[in-house]
Amino acid sequence: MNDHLRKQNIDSDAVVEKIQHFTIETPSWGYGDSGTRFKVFHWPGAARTLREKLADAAQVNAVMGVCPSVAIHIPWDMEDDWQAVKDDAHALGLRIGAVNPNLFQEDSYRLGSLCHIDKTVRQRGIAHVLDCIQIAQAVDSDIISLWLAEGTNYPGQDSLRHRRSRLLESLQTIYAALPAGMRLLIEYKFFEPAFYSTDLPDWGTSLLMAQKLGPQAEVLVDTGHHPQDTNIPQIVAQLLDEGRLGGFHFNDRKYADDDLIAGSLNPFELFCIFNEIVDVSAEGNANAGRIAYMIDQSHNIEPKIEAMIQSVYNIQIAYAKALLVDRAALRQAQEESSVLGAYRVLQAAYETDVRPLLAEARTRQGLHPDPFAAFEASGYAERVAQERTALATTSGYPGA
Ligand code: RM4
Ligand code: MN
Ligand code: MN
Repeated sequence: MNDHLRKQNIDSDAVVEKIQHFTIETPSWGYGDSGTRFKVFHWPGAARTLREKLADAAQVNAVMGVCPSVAIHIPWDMEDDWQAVKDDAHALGLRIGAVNPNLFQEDSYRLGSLCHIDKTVRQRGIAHVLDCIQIAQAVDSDIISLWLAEGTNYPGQDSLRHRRSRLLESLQTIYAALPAGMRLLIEYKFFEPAFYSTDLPDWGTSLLMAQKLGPQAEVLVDTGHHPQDTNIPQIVAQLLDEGRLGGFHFNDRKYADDDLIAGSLNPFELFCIFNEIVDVSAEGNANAGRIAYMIDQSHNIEPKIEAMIQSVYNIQIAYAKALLVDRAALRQAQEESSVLGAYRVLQAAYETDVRPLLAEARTRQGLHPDPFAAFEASGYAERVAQERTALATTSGYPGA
């Protein structure tokens, strides 16, 4: 392995070190039961409370070594004593990461929250985000991650322009409440739950909002939130060039917002995303250093913790392969207008088996080289399956 890399002028120690420092945040909601609108299947031992979710996240970190923070969703993870949450997380070797406001599960939000025609509803949504900013301060988090589940279902239902100006006004109020150092990441998604128009449908709309708001607002790219075959690496390149790539929600998709394991269906796309980041980092782009790498997945039929380990593992593979791209050779091929020569530089990195490098990174951190074997050997999954009784499962679809 090392000889092979040396031939390509790649310093494997430097790659291993970069892998060790590349951290990925896992989502609290990925450890609990979830499902489709048809049925939520209970997974034995699935976490029921924030404390249990943190305990599960600590297991992922114990075998991967690179997942020290956990994103929370409010009110799903609402607690009274945030100091205690912070202390408990620290005791597990964790910290609380991005705080995600939930603007989609109140009756008053039927026609939207921040874009709603009724000012009192907009104020309610804004107040919730302001509460989340306070929670973020209490747990020492510096990210508010905002996704809006609103839009219209039919042409003419509401004025698209008026919705947009209401959105900007609401976001301006939120932005004004951000303390120094806290970032507002604006997530977009092209559809669902609204089906005709969505108020933040794409990266361009999020970027425009971020630019109007100010430097603490950036765009969040959820890899599952684009129409089929959108070129996500190109979006990433443009946002990095504009200095507004706030972070990622990693997951994979086949048809819609499927929230499947990151890198399970489109590993080459994930590699190309990281290739853009590594490329721009090599040029000294400041934005690249502050990207928040987060997973946003909730698994319906998979074992929760193992699925999260698999996701982190797949993301690390994509990143490690991007680190192996021979940048000088790539630049030279591009300068020589060698269409296939340049492609083959990427291909050479992509086809390299980086698993030994990842195993080496884990071993140097004092971890088991095989995280799946380590998790199985811990007996944790069986233990929590015994200890945790099921909450009543729900089904989102009447009659399913
Ligand atoms: C949305 C979006 C948000 C996540 C919710 C649960 O589709 O991805 O980031 O908070 O799902
Ligand atoms: Mn998301
Ligand atoms: Mn989503």
